[in-house]
Amino acid sequence: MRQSQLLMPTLREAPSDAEAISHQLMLRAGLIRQLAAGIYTYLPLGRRVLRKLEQIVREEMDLAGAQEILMPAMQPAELWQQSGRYEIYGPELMRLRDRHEREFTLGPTHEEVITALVRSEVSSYRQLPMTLYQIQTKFRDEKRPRFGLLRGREFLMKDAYSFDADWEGLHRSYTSMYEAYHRIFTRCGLYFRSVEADAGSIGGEGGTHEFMALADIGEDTIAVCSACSYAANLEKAEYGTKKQLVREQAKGEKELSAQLERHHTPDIKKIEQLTDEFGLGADSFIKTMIYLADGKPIAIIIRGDHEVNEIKVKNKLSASHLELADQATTELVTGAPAGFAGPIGLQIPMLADFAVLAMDSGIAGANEKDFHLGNVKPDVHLAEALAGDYRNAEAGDCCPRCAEGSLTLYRGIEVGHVFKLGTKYSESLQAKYLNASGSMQPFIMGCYGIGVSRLLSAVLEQHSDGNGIVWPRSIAPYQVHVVPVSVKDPVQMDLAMHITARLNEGGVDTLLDDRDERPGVKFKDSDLIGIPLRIVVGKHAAEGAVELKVRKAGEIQKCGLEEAISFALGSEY
Ligand code: 9G3
Repeated sequence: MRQSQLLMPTLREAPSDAEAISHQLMLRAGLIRQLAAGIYTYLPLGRRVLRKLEQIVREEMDLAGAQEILMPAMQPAELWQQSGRYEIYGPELMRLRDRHEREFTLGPTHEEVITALVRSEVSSYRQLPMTLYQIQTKFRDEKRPRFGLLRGREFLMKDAYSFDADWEGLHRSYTSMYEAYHRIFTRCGLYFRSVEADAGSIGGEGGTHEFMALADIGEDTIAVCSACSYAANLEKAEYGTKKQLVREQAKGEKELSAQLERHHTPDIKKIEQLTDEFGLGADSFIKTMIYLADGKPIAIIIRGDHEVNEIKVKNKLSASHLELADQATTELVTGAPAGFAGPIGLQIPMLADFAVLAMDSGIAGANEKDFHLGNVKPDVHLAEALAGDYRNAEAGDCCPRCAEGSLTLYRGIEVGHVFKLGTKYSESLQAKYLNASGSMQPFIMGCYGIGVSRLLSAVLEQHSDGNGIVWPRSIAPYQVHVVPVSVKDPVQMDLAMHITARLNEGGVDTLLDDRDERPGVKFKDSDLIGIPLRIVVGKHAAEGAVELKVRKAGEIQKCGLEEAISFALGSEY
């Protein structure tokens, strides 16, 4: 391709509203342009990378035995009403009407559509297992689209759905997809971890894993063990407790007479204020948070230095909705404003985290404005509380799986998500098959997603330097950049065009910078767009020599024409 013809509008600076490095680079290197919030056009360079990502996904899906289909984006509302999800999703679900006033959604995902398809086209166990996939545009009207392709409103997803006769079959399909995902992300040059995850609203009985690209911009946090393979999304991450936190029943009769100390703490309600006031660490305090679980007030009690993990609380209570109570409710159920809430005298259900139950005593709110109580003894005052793991795991916690490891936290970008759905959709949509003993049974399903456009951004978050993008060779828009220093010099141009022709014939995607620009401009642009290998045709052209620069290495070496070509035809860069 001749760069003088290429639509590649580079920018000296990234627009100020682009915060993520990947977003800045895609704008500066001319890969995308925004049409509206969260909605982008892929320009030629961006489209070429996206296509290479799709191709890697497609190859590995096909190798895993999945069959590619393409489903519509427009989905009849009736299907979502049958699955019961039409009401669950709010403004995030794009809705529209056709000319006959019939309601449709623009698909954010395709469980309903694929289940309806298989319901009518697959009827016997002999046809199972079957995994179908597509690579298609999804629509989700995010409240705050941001960071370019990381959180868009119209994006490219590979979504696959497996159909099995039983759970053993699903475990095999799931494992096959899981392993294909490892191959895909490895081939894309991504640094990633697969982590245990929370099944969330999608439900499904059998568990789920997420594939996280490690990046500080990531919205997710994962906990990873230093010694074994344990890794989990923080929503779900457990932690080991050195000494088993057994609730020794208080010896003899309960020491109800434990001496509580009343402290006057006017307007001292935040942990930071309390630690100053009492000259104690946050782990000496007992934090009581009032929540509404499906509308009913409950108290979550954790140690002062910990954070409530709302997903764990929701799962423990099998609640579908959990939110912090507002001030008024807090005052109503505790008799005091937030910050003075405590476990003593509460008439609502209490959930106490293991770590707070392991405290001998602590300081808690007195359920009275401007007062705290010292010498609160959890094994006396929290004897009725529902014990559990209600806090976020933290760096340094010991691993819940192996004895010696400890947990480290990382930020991650979710680029893949695999679910065991079970019969969640085959039941609600009545999708059944005739089993070997002649009776109808609902399919056992799994679903498997990769955010293909998000993956492009995730790779960029990990592959750049101060001069711009450093593409992994497998997904670079072009693999070799041939840069003649002076396009007016016929010797240089002839050699540059010769090299370009030889490499294209050899199946190497090559970009020829035939622009009549100063060398400095050409080299800066070349560094910015991050093509893995640059061949400079300059002053040595007359003697048939060129200069090679491997983008990720940086040093420049002079070599002969044939040497350069055979290096470029290889894959050592
Ligand atoms: C919606 C809207 C947003 C959504 C969903 C539905 C996420 C929704 C979860 C999934 C699960 C899997 C198949 C590929 C892998 C992920 N956001 N999810 O179901 F209506 Cl507006 O999409 N789907």
